[in-house]
Amino acid sequence: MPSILILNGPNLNMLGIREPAIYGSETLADIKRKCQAEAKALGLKVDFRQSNHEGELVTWIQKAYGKMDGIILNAGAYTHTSIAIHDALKAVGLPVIEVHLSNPHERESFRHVSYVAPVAADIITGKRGEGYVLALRRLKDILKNKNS
Ligand code: DHK
Repeated sequence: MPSILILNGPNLNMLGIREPAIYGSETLADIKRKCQAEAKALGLKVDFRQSNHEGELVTWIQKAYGKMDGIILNAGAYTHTSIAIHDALKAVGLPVIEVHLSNPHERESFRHVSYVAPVAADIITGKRGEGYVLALRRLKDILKNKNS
């Protein structure tokens, strides 16, 4: 069964409390449950994690090498700043789907740059928690095409 690493960056542990008009009212635990249910339906295994620390996210991406089949990443604000995360994603070479709950392109200009986008197979924005479910379906398709 293909294994998918779902990584969440800084402040995403605050979902539910944090600016609900922008990020929605679901908590990260709600999104995790959704992902687990969808993964089960798709025949995927998921490892769902969150960290406020850039280096920890880099380490988890590195550890996915040889163990996981794809990555879903909402790097939070590190999306717009982290060359280290960009490099780690490039190093492991796994298919990556970039997810954002909001649509960063409709927000402040400092959110318009993404260091994840150049290494992402696809980008899903503005769909709140549902974006993670769509990302799982997209990864399933990518993996199916890769193995056929
Ligand atoms: C989440 C964050 O924490 C922000 O820093 C990004 C992203 C947008 C989101 O929409 O999920 O700019």
